Amino acid sequence: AERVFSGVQPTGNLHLGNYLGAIKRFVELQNSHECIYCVVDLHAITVWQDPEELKRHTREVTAAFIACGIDPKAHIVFNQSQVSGHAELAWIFNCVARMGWLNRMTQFKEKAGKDRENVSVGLFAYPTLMAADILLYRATHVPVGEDQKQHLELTRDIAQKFNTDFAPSIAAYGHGEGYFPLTEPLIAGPATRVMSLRDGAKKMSKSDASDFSRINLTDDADAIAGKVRKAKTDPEPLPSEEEGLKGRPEAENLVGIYAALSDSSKAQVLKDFGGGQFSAFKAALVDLAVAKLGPIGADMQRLMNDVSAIDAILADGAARARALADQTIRDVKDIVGMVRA
Ligand code: AQP
Repeated sequence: AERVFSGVQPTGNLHLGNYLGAIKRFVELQNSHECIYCVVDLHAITVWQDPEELKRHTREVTAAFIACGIDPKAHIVFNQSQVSGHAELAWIFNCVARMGWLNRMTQFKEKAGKDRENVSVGLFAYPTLMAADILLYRATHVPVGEDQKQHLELTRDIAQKFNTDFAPSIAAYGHGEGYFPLTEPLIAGPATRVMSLRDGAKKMSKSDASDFSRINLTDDADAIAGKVRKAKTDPEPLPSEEEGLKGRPEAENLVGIYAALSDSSKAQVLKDFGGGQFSAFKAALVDLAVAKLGPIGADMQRLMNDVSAIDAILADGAARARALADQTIRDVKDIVGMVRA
C-alpha cells in the first residue's frame, strides 16, 4: 500500500512557500493515499523556542492543515512529541547513519553558519530524526519542497544501510528482503521552491527578518496587496515563453506562484500575461492570492478560537499514529536484538 508521510515545523510565520511546496500537495494526496501529517515539534526545538510560542505555533500549524483542507478523520494529523517512537527510532538511526553523511547536509551548513561550535547537537542530527519520522510509518512517499530533497536521499541511505546491516535478522523475523522501504520524495509542480519576494536568490522562509519577503497564510487582503505590489521585479515586460524567464529569478518566481495558485503551468500563465507590464500581472496575482488565501486565513483564525478542539484532534491523531508506530518499534527492537517482554 502507498502511504504518505510529511511534516511541518511549528516555528511560526507559515508562508506561501510552505503552502505551495507542501501543504497544498498534502491536501491533493488525500484522494489517492493513506496520509499521515505531522506537526514536528521535536524538530522545532533544534533551535530554541519560547515554550508558550511553541504551543501556539503547534496549534496554528494544525489549524492551517485543517483550514487548507486536510481531513483529520479520514487521515492522521498529530504532533510528533506525542508519539515516542519518533525519538526512539531516531536514536537507532543515529547509530546507523555515518558522520560523513550528515556532514554533507547543506541545510545544516546554512543554518549553523560560522558558529558551528554553538548550535545544538539536535540541529546536526535533524536529518536522522526526519528519517525516523518517515520510516516509523514505513511511508512510501513524502511530499516536500525542493529544499528537502537531500534529506530524503539520506533517508533512503539510512533505510538501505539498516536493511543491509541487519539482513539476516530481518529475514529471520520473516520480513523478506528489506524491512524499510526506499521512500520516494514527491517534488513536482510550478512552485517547489518559492523564493523571497525581496530577493529572487533566497528562498521564502519563516525566519527572514523582513515580513515583506513572504506572504503569510494569515495575511489579510491589504497585506497581500502591499507585499505583491512591492515585490522586486525587473523593468522588462513579461516574456511569452518560459525560455524568456531565464536569468530573471524574480519574474520566474511570481509566474510560478501564479501558476501554482491557479493549478496551471508557467507556460499557460505566460500565454495569458506575456508581453504585458508587470503592474497588470501583479494586480491579477493579488486578486488570485487573496481569493485563495483569504478563506484559509479566516478559517485558521476561527479554528484557533477553540484550542481544546485542536488539542482533541491532535490527541486522536496521536493515538492512531501510536498504534502504527508501536508495531514498527517492536519489529525494530527484535531485528536489532533488544530483549523485550
Ligand atoms: N520557499 C519554499 N518553497 C517551497 N517549499 C518550501 N518549504 C519551506 N519553504 C519553502 C516546504 O515546507 C515544508 C515545511 O517546512 P518546515 O516547516 O519544515 O521548515 P523550513 O523548511 O525550515 O521552512 P522555512 O520557512 O525555510 O523556515 P526557516 O526560515 O527556519 O528555514 C517542507 O516540505 C519544505 O520543503
